[in-house]
Order: sequence, then structure tokens, then C-alpha cells
Amino acid sequence: SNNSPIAICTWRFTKANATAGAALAAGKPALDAVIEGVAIEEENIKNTTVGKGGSPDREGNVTLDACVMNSDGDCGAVVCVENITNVAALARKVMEDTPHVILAGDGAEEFGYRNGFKKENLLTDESKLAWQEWKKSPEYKPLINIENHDTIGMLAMDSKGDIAGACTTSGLSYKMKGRVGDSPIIGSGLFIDNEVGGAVATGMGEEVLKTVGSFLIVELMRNGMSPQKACEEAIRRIVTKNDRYKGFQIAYIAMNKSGEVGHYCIHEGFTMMKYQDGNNENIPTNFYN
Ligand code: SD4
Repeated sequence: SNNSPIAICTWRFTKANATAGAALAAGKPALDAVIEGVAIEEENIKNTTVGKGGSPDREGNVTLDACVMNSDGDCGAVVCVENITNVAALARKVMEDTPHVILAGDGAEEFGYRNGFKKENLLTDESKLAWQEWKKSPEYKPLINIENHDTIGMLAMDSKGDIAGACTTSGLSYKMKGRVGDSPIIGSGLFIDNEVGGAVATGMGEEVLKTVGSFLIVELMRNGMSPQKACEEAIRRIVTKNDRYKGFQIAYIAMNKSGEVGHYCIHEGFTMMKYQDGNNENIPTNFYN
């Protein structure tokens, strides 16, 4: 078939989404496009929630989580990895070159070095200063919208109509040492089923994990729901449990095989990017609260 390729991603990551769009327009497969796209934010030291420059845990360690999933239903993930910037690419390597799906911590790091990934200090002067400032009165209060920069989750459909996705993050700022969120967990932070579509999450990972949000959205789409309605239902599952949603943000974006997209969040402030036919636009998202 000859589809018009689409890339969507969380938040206002204009350049990342344009990069994925350009890769798709050049005929590259969806997986290549999302990995090239999210790498822009992994390498952007001004983004304090992804990759290099990401906020550390309470003890000052920057630990990254990422996963990827392709149109064959294969997936790979790395959790709690230090000293490597391009963890989505590392997750792809786990998917393609190991018999496993998830590698954690040191094991993921050593696997990365053996495969040519560079060892880098991910704690920048700025993120170190911000952490030292935080330590003066260390309250653990995740912000609802971190200045509209956050975890990057990206979905792409290539010119063959195949869908792939990636999700990469430094997780919640000043999290406990060893904490892993939803972003690298297949079905929670990301899920793709090439017969149906894909979904990806950002925000308070614990709540996404409890509801297996991305898998839920894809299953709802399989049963005939539009991507928009499916994202709304996944948010509804969270906000109807209790009132705690008032204190955190979660957003989902989704795409189906016909190229329809959906996006929904709990609180005002989340937006997503959509690339199609050379246009890369920022789209505000409706919210529950
Ligand atoms: C996590 N979902 O680690 C990620 C991070 C995020 O707002 O999106 N933070 O829970």
C-alpha cells in the first residue's frame, strides 16, 4: 500500500517529531523514524525529563527508562540505566540482538558499552544545581505539567502502513533510587499491535502501570473504539478510582491503522505533535478536569 506517513509524539517536541516525519518521508521504516525522533530529546540537555540533562533521583543518580516496539510485535526495554544517553536505541538493541525483552541497570549498561554506546555523565551542571536546591527542603511533590516538557513517547506509521513506537524518560524527578515507571514497561508506557494501532503514555507512571494504559487503549481500538474515545476511556479508568488524580497529570496519545489519532489528558496543559504530509503541528489536547 502507499500510505501518507504519520508521526505523533507527546508534548511540544517540535524538532523531534519533525525529525521522525522527515525520516518517514524519506521512506524509512517506522521504527527507525521513532528512534531518530526521540534521540533529539534524549540528547537535548535542556530537557530535564529525558536522557542527558534529566533530573536525578534523590541521591543524585540519573537513571533512564526506555522501550521500543515494532510492527512485528517484538519489543525491547531498558530500565534504570545510568551513563548512556540514547536509551531508546539501546532498547532496540536489546530487542534485536538478545533473546530477552528487558535489561536492567548495570546489565543494560554493560550490554550498551559492548555494542558501541558511549559512557557519558548524564548529570549536567544545571540538573546538579537544581537537585542541590531541591535537597534543601526535600519534599517529594511531582509537578502536574513540568513546563510542558516531559517524557517523550512517539508513534509512527510508515509508507507501508506499519506502526512502531518508542518511549524514553528519566522518570519522575527526585524519585527513589531504583524506581522504575511506566515508560519502559510494554503495555503500560507503550503498546503497538500492527493490526490495530498503538498508544503511548506520559505523566504519573504509577497510575499508568496500575491500569496498563497503553495496552488498554489498543484493545479498546481493536474492539472498534476510535483512538480518541479509547484515550478518554483509559483516563476515565484512572480518574474514577479516587480523587488523587487532582494532584497529577497523565496523558495518552494513540493512532489506529487508518491513521486516525486520539489524545486525552487529566489536566489542561498537555499538547501533542502531529506530522503528516510535510506539516508538523502542535495540537492542544482536551482534558478531564
Ligand atoms: C514516569 N511517565 O517515569 C514517566 C515520566 C513522566 O511526568 O512522564 N513524567 O512515570
